[in-house]
Amino acid sequence: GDFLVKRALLSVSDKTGIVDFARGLEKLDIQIISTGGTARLLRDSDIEVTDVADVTGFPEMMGGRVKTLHPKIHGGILCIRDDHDHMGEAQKAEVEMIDLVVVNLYPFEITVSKEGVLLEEAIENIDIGGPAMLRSAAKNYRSVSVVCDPDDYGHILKEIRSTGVVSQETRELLAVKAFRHTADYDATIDTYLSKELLGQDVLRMSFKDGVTLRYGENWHQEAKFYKEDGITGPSLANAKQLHGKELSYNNYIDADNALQTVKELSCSKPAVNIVKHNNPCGLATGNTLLQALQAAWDGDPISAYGSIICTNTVFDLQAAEFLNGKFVEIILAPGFEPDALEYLKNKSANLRLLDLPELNEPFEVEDTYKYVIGGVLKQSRNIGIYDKWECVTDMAYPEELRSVSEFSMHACKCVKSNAVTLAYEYEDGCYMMLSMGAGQPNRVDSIRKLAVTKARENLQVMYDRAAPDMSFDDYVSDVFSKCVMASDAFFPFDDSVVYASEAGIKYILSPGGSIRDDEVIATANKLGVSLVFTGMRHFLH
Ligand code: 93A
Repeated sequence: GDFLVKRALLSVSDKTGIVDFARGLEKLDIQIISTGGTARLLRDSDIEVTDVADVTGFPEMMGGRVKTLHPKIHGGILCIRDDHDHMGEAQKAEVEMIDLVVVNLYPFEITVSKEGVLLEEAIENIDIGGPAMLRSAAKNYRSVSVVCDPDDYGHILKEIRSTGVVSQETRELLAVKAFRHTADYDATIDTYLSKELLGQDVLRMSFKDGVTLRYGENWHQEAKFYKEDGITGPSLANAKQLHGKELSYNNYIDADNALQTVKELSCSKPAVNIVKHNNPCGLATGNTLLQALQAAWDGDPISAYGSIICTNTVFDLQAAEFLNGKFVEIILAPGFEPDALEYLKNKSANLRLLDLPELNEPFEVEDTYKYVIGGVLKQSRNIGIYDKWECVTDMAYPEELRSVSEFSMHACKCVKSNAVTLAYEYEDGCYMMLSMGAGQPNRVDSIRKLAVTKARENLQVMYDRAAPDMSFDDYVSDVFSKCVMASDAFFPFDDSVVYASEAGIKYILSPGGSIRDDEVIATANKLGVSLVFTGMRHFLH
């Protein structure tokens, strides 16, 4: 049942909003008990307060270490109201009920994040009585309301004012919140003390709201998605699904790749990424969304079937109409024009449309994690494109190619290793990934068997459509001569440069750093290729 709130205990370190809250409680004739600093503040604001010491008959002791740890407090919180024995014992011991517990804890996390904090100071900021009260009240949520977050003061007051009680539903929410709060608090203490006392590094993460997915990577695998606690900014966790069936496990992985690739391209023009199997198979920028989408599609029209598309631009009707007759799994965009949304909804009941938060907000996340059997690997995110820009060949590297080169290396960075990308400026200031070679255990295959071969196939489609006034071979050599080939890691031998040159490629980016760099450079010089070393490797496994 719901119990009337007659007596509240307020003991807070963060005094935000506490005076107004207490005043509200007082107006509702709720008696207020409080600890030293909180009681003083409330009294200074002309609110009537009973000291905890007067309730317990014990003074606060040992510099505040023992204030509320007393049966008159914990009995009043933990007593089961409709249990005769409990109530009898309470009466005999003169324990009065406490119906509302408002506590926030000594600021341990803030204390230990200060530079040069002493162990003694950290330890004094380990709250004992506060978590005990939060846990007592949360355990007895059937009778007691527990508030650990000043953000909840307003709606709790409102609820008591309008109904005289705090509802069961609210008490349940508050109880879970309190236990999560004390669990996080103890985790922070563990992390700090493990390091200080034992020299050990502890990793704890908090995810919540797990949703069950239809299946995992394959039909016989079970899967869930958990949202990271408190995550804001560009993230699938913050995307709003406007249409279509729920995302699958693979959808999450591919959509995350699509989102990261487009976001980190941080292009002021419309940009489109098309992802299949966790690899961008099309990436382009354009003067319009439609143009970028067409160019991205041209990067691999075969693989784009069943793909995931992400853009940095509000999805418009022209782009939507381009997808007529093309099968796409998901579109992610920072908004959809109403007519485009209508069109896409009619296109398919299954097509998922995801409304992304603003992509110009930075990623909140600094680190990435990967589970291996029996352990977790943590690393900082791969940020940046290159460390240096060093032309190492006799043939100078044209400065006009800098932007498209950055684009090509960005694409390459988002492709699974061994990754090679070919990109060119297909129109003034607009770039497209012409093709890529991904996931091969050797670099030469990524170039020769994949990137170059696929580029020719893609160009055939573009040639047939544009029907230019030249032979296909001339068309291909023209495009190849403008292409920038990016490699995600150094060339261990000079063969990569030989194959690229055979295909007609003249401009190559590589991190450099192989013991055979000299051979690679000599071969590039011999073949009239210009080569830039960037100093930054982009393996992606
Ligand atoms: O030192 S404690 O662990 N011992 C206690 O018995 C106790 N009771 C409440 N800290 C205790 N508290 C904490 O005091 C509360 O969690 C709150 O953070 C703080 C409020 O103290 P004051 O009202 O004196 O500012």
